[in-house]
Amino acid sequence: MTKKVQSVLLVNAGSDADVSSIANDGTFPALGVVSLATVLRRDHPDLEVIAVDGQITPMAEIEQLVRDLDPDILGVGVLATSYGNALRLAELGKNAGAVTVFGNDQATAMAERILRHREVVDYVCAADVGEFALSALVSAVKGERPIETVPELIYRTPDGLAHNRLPEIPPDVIKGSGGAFKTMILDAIPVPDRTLMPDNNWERYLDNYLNRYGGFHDDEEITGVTTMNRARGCARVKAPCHFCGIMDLSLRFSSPEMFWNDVRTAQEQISASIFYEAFDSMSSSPRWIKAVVDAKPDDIGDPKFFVYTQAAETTPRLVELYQKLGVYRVNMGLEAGDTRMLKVLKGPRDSLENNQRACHLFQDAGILIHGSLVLGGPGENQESLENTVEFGRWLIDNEMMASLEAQPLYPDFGALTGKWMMNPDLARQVAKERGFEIYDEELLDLMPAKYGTSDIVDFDEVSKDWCKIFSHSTWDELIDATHSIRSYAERVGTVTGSGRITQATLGSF
Ligand code: B12
Ligand code: SF4
Repeated sequence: MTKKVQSVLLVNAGSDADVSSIANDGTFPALGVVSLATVLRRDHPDLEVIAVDGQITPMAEIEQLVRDLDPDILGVGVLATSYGNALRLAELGKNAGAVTVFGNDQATAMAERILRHREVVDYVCAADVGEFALSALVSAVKGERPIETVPELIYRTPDGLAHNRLPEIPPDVIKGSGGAFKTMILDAIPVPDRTLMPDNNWERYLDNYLNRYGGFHDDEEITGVTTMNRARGCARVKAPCHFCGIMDLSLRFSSPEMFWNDVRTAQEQISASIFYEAFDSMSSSPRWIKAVVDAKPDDIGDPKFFVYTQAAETTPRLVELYQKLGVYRVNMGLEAGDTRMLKVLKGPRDSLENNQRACHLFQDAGILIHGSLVLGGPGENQESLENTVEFGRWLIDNEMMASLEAQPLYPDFGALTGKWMMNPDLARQVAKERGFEIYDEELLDLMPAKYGTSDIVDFDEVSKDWCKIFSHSTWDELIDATHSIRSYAERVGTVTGSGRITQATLGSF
């Protein structure tokens, strides 16, 4: 199929109705669509490209945009909680005659099922770095290159589904030849042109941020907030946390110069003063942080960073580097307040003591903490649950938290927990090796048939099934514990949230 391509609309689908909000929903931009738009504009200069975030843009506005722009290609970023809205967008696009392509984590995990069930979706892009794939797809739709050469594209052919397993970053755009930070591979991704997202989106992020977190910035003016992403991955790549659903945990970096270029451009384009660096685990590479600190330009002002960190990797030296970089808040997956559960969920280096030590180090340095707690891991019982609720109280009583999330464990099908659900033999083998129990063998055997074919995942139902099979505590106990933690936090005005659960199932507290 060859067609003229004059306009492309890229939408990050917003969460479906009734999905419970996490503490940071709507406060930081969906950078993926902006970065994709940037590369399309660079590679196809005549193209009109707009990127919007459905999380903060009402569906009626997006529908109007589809009518006004009449896009030739509609690209949709799909997460676990936004599949309903993503399908609605695909239908809109198809009705307007657009070629439709899905991307992002959920689309990647469910690609084949989506294409089998949904005629309105033409392509799924499974690239973690999607910029080059999407640009190649635009060329292919224009008839300038064969569709078979578009990296990580999955699509229908007369012989069934095809998956182009090609490098997602073309080797010729990767600078350097190995060494320190894996050839600074992410320098291949240009600095995002944040003006490709409408001004009203940026204004809404800033308003939402100030409404939730303005109180932490009484002595300074916050002029703009943005996400950035100049490194990806985590040191746990070989033995990830059991619930971690991030597609690619291999460590990849940009050069420090590119990092600061990105910061400066965001300062110029949208007056950004707060930066959420989405590096999956910044604490995993103190060497890179040091290189970035050393390269900090004297005239860059005082940008503030919000970064992911791990308690087990937090040392005084790391905290010092964060202070030099300008980190004001860390996102730390504390996960539990019970050492047995921490070891089951994460690994031998994690413990309650380590969590508390890391929290104290940040508190002493004046760095705020965003934490989250995951309830219902393998073998969770009344005692461990109580320890975690108690830990939640300790965090609040010690006034360490900018925000605190709590939720029952969701076994993402890309995570180890989800893989065990979908492969009962593997689950039994791991349970034996790691010493946890399977509480409902019959239900476990039903999981592959129940969830293995549909493209729609009822995440409440999946979490409840997980709980029955792997947790000794009941679902109601997990919900009660979630309520206890969140209401304790909210009593003192701490922002709270719960991910991957509907408000109806979570109930009010
Ligand atoms: C920053 C962040 C946020 C921010 C910004 C939201 C956003 N949509 O980006 C905030 C805090 C607001 C947020 C909210 C949520 N998040 Co979040 N978030 C992240 C995080 C840490 C980084 C994302 C990022 O900016 N990366 C950098 C940019 C440049 O890359 P990218 O977004 O991955 O996009 C690239 C590719 O995915 C691909 N791509 C993306 N979209 C498309 C579209 C097309 C057409 C194509 C071709 C390619 C493509 O190309 C892009 C460029 O390389 C990821 C973890 C991770 N490492 O991915 C979790 C993550 C994406 N979040 C997740 C979740 C669950 C949520 C929430 C649903 C939580 C909730 N409420 O329950 C909400 C969703 C809100 C929404 N609908 O957008 C999950 C998604 C899992 C899944 N299978 O769906 C992740 C993977 C974390 C995890 N493992 O649990 N999140
Ligand atoms: S949850 Fe965080 S710390 Fe754990 S493996 Fe994933 S990125 Fe690493």
